[in-house]
Amino acid sequence: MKALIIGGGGFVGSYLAEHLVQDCGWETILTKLPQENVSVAGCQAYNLDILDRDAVQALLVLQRPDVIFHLAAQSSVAYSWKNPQLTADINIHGCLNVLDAVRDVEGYQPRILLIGSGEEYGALPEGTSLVRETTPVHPGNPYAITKLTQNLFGSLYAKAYGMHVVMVRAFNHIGPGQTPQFVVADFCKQAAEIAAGVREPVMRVGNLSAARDFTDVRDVVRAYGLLVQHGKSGETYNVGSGRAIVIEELLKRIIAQSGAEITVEVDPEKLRPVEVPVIQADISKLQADTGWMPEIPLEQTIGETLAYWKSRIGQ
Ligand code: A2R
Ligand code: GDD
Repeated sequence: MKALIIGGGGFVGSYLAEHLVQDCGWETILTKLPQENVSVAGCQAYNLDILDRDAVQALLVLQRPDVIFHLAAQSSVAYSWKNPQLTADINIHGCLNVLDAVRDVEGYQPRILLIGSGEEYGALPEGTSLVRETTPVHPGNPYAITKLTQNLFGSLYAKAYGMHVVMVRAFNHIGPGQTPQFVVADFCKQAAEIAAGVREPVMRVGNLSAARDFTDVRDVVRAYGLLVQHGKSGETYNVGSGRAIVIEELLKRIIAQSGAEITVEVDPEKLRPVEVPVIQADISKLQADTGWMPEIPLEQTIGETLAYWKSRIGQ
């Protein structure tokens, strides 16, 4: 099996590459942006901007991977409010470049996994606490709209052109190496700086009342490996833990594990114009079709993410 990871220079990319090389034993290549550095043993990296349609097609013609994981994106909800146009360009136009490039290569039928988001669901209907793949969608921010559009194109291309496209709705994934744009990395970095005495003992936070469904990135990439093999074409799969936690509770656990004395202050800059109150995945479809189960407990991920930031700050 030959795998291609597009957008492999981000947080998930190197975890996925390591999983495919080490656990699955697949020949694996990845693409990254020229300014990114990625080093995964046994995995060749190529520079690719998905907005360059010809370059996408040239790579596919040269490599003809059996499976393609499309990770490349502007992945921040917060930033999508600041720059919706760039978010739409990368997440919609870029994804279409990948789908059209595959379609245009003569006699080529790879399995494609498009990584979307639990954010596509948006506010839940009254009385609903878990979102299934059939739950009506009400995307509540620019990022979510772009990912829903990607999902719709994926299912359209599977139906219209007989392409093998499986769509994922990934819920929040976390772990060592994530940028502090995202909540767990952000809180762990601040806590590690406070513990090291290089920051005043005040944690600056955004909205603590929302609840989100967090999964360790290493569990998430296992799900992606299974879905690219066993997912049904044209269909969507939730990837999450199945349990939401309120951000305030998450913060308490991070502070407790950090061992530091910390007070908390809301930073108005971190509040978003609109916030979906609860996002929690029903993962029964994923489990039925792949047998996947999350294995790494939240406490372990928090501990390892704190340790990652403590060691970076120590350096
Ligand atoms: O924005 P950057 O400089 O961090 O680069 C991101 C990259 N990317 C691109 N790659 C190729 N052509 C482009 N025009 C382009 N624009 C951005 O895609 C980054 O290296 C990668 C996405 O990785 P992350 O932002 O770290 O996302 P993560 O956490 O790895 O999530 C993977 C997927 C994304 O589609 C998320 O929206 C979804 O899972 O949750
Ligand atoms: N980043 C951040 N920083 N978020 C905070 C903070 C803070 O200081 N304080 C509270 N939050 C809240 C946010 O308002 C949001 O409700 C929640 O923490 C999670 O925020 P993020 O970690 O920034 O992630 P996200 O939920 O917006 O998006 C992530 O998950 C999606 C899947 O559900 C990203 O990984 C997306 O790419 C992904 O699709």
